[in-house]
Amino acid sequence: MGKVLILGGTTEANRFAALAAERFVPALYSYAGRVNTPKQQPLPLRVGGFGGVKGLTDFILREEICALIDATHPFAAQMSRNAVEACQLSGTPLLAIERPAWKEIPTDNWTHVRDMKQAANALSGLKKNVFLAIGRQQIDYFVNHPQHRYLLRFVDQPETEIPFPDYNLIVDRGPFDLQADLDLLQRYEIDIIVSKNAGGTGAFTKIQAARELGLSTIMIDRPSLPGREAVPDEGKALNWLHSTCPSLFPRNLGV
Ligand code: 3Y8
Ligand code: NAP
Repeated sequence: MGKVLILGGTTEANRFAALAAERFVPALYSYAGRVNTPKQQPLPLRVGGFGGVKGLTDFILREEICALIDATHPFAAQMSRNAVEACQLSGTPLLAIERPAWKEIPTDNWTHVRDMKQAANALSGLKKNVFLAIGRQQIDYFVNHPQHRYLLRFVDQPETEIPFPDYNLIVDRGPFDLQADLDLLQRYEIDIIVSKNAGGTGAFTKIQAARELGLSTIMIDRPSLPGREAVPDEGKALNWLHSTCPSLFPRNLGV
């Protein structure tokens, strides 16, 4: 009968996992292993890379995966590219849960940039208090702009030295709260936010807080991804799975 493989790590992946578990759908939830204590799920977990396209293809065949749900973050581009290729090679149905990008409103002051390099270049001016809200992995792009005071927010305590002379570090994981983000921006007298256009709700509160406080935002647009079938939410993904692999759903429960 096989099972569905969920590439996770986002709010939507967690919501889909809950829907699948409630219906006793045989499923496996996959994390990359980026953080020390990933959130537990109501499904069996696997943690760590697959070993590129070949590793994922072999995994799909060995584990009798009958469908793959790519519910990774829109900036997890390499994982998504590998999923498209591995599903083509193994003939496995693939669906992405792609939450819509955040949209600018007339009173926003967003500078749209294509990637992290452009985001750093947008900070070439005089000293500012910058909320560098991009996590841990890509902060080195900003080392050539040491004039700023950076506010960083990581999921885990860093294991390496922070490459900035003037910074504050918060260790916290989302989903975040609007009032807490408003307090944070005011406490650190933030002038500007650097953010990925993650979409969804878990990281949006900093954008809402910047909106309320009239702060500027450097908004990093999403990387381009290969064409694949996609839906905006976990409910539509469950309907897709039911029509694609009905045998995964115990007869008496339906969708
Ligand atoms: C390991 C698994 C939920 C899902 C939680 C979402 C929301 C909260 C907001 C800010 C932005 C950031 C970061 C962020 C958010 C959700 C979601 C989301 C942004 C966990 C998780 C894993 C990760 C990996 C981690 C990255 C980092 C990025 C922090 C779990 C908590 C900045 C993305 O230290 C590291 O190596 C961290 C790496 C990839 C980006 C980076 O480059 O540092 N997420 N985040 C996943 C794995 O191993 O497969 O424990 O829940 C999940 C979540 N983080 O509802 O509970 O759905 O987007 N995650 C960004 O948007 O820029 C924080 O601070 O405002
Ligand atoms: P990435 O750069 O797209 O992927 C790099 C490699 O990490 C992949 O080729 C794969 O290794 C492994 N990998 C990524 N996601 C995986 C998963 N869910 N299960 C198993 N292996 C995975 O990935 P990333 O941007 O670092 O994101 C890693 C994880 O964090 C994902 O689960 C993503 O949803 C979550 N996340 C990322 C962000 C972000 O800002 N990037 C934000 C929130 C959550 P192999 O090639 O060896 O298979």
